[in-house]
Amino acid sequence: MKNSLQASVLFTPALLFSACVTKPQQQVQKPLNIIHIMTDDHSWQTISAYGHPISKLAPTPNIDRLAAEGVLFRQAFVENSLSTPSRACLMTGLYSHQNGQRRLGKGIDTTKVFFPELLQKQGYQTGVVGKWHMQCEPKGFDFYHVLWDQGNYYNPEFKSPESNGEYIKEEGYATTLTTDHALHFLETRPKDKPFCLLVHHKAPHRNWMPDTKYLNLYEDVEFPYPETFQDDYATRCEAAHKQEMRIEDNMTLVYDLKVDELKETKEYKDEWGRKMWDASLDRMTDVQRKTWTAAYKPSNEKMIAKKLKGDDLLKWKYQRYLKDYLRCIKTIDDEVGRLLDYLEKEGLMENTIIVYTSDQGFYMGEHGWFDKRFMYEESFRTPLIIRYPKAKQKGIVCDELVQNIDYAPTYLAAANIEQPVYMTGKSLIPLMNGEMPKNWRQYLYYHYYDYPAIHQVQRHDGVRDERYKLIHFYGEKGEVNCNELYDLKTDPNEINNLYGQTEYVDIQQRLLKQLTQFRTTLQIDEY
Ligand code: SGN
Ligand code: CA
Repeated sequence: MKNSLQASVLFTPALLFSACVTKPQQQVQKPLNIIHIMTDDHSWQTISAYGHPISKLAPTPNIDRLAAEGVLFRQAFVENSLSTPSRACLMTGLYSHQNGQRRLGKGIDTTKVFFPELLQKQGYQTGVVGKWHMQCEPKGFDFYHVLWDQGNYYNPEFKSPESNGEYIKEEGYATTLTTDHALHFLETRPKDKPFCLLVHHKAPHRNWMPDTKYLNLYEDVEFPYPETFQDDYATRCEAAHKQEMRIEDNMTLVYDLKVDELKETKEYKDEWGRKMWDASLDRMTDVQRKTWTAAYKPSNEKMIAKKLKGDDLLKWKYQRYLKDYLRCIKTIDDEVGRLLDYLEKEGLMENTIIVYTSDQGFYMGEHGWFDKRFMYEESFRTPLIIRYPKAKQKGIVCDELVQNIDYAPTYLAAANIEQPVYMTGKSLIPLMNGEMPKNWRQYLYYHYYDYPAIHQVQRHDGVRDERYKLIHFYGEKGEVNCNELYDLKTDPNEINNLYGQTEYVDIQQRLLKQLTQFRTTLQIDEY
C-alpha cells in the first residue's frame, strides 16, 4: 500500500487514502443506483480538484464537490487512449483486443456482453444519453438519447427509440441538451427500480466550441505554459517526432481556433478546415451566430493586425486553444452541478454511486501537443472521481493503479451482481471501502492501435508500474521497432528516455519481463 501513503502534494483538503489491512465484514446492501458521467477528452489538468496550475485559473467547483465528498483517483488510466476503444472497455470490462474495438472505426464484437445487460437482468432501469460513438446500436438500455457520431456542439442531432432510427436536430447546446435528457430519464423512470444512467458529453472534444454565454470568459487571463511546451523529443523514438498533433503545425487557425476572418484570404490553404468550420457555423441559429461573431471578431481582428509569426503566433494559438477548451469545461461543470442539485433535491445522493471521468486524457500543450493517443501521462491518465455513498471516509485520495476496464466490475459490484469470470477488470469498491485487496495490480498494460490514422501516432504497447514506464513502438511493416523507458519520479515530464542505459538495466529487464507476461497471458497478437 506504499503508493497510497505518499504525501498528498496536490490536493491538500483531501485526506490521503490509507486502506485497512483487515477485511471489514461483508454485508449485502441494497443495490445502488449508478450515474456514470463521462466527458470526451477532458484532461485531469483542467479539473481544479487535481490542483494543476491551469485549473487554478479556471476552477470546476461542481466536479470538485464530487471529490470533496468522494474519492479522487490520481492514478487512473485507460488501456487505449481513444474514444470508441475506451467506450468499449467501459461497456465490456475487457481490453481492446478482447472486445474487438482496437481502432476508431469498426471493431466491436457485439457478442460480448455489455454490463448494462447484466444490470437489466437484475431489475435495473438503464439509460444512456449524449455521445455513444460505439460502432453498434445501444445494447442493454431501456432508454437512450444519443448523438450522431461524434456529435455537434450547436443544435445537435439525437436518436432515440422513438425516432425510428433517425437523427433529429434539437435546438440548443450539446452539454445542456444532454443534461436535459439525463434529467428526463431520471424523472420518468419507474421509481421502484434501481437505475444506471450513462451521461456522455460531447464536450470538450475538438473543435472546442463554447456555449454563447461563455464566449468571452477568461478573455483577459494568460494561462501558464507547460514545461515541455517546446519539447524537441531529443531522447525519444521516431514516433514522437513524426506525429501530427502539434499546436504549432497541426492546429488550424480557422477550424480549431475560430479566426473566421482568415478563411477568405488567399494565404489560407486549408480546404478541409474551411469546410468543417463553415459546417459548424451553418448549424447555428441567427441569434447564436450573431452572438458568436460579436464575441470573436474584435480579438480576431486584433490578432490579424499584429501579423504574428513564430513563437508569438504559437503562444497566441495556445492561449486561444486553452480559453475555448476551458469555456467548454465551464458549461460541463455547471451541468454537473445541475445534475447533482437534482439528485440532492430528490434524496438520491445516499443510494447513488456518482462517477466523473473522461474517455481519456488530453494534451494541454505538453510536448507542444493537443489530442491524446500516446502512452505518455497526459493522455494515458484520465480524471476519475467517484462519490461512493457507502465509503467510510469522504474526500480521500487513492493512488492505486486503476484502469477503465474496472468500471463494469465496479458497477456490477454496486448492484450485488457477481462479476463474470471472463471480465478482466476489477471492482474499485474494496479500494473505496478502505480495503486493500491482496492481489491488486502492480502493473498496467497499455495498447494503442489506430495507425495510420489522423494525427499519425505510431502503434505501441507498454507497461507502467507506480514509478516506471516502458513503451514499445512498432508501427507498420518495415517501420523500426523502438523502446522508451521513463522514471516518473525523477522525470515526471517524461523527457529523458532511459532505455539502454546501464544503470537502469535491472528495471528495464523487470519491465520487459512484465510486458512479455502481459502479452502471453492476454494473448496479444500484434506488437
Ligand atoms: C476527430 C478529431 C481528431 C480526434 C478524433 C478522435 N478531428 O477525428 O482530432 O483525434 O476525432 O477523437 S475533428 O476535426 O473531426 O474533430 S475521439 O475522442 O473520438 O477519440
Ligand atoms: Ca475522446
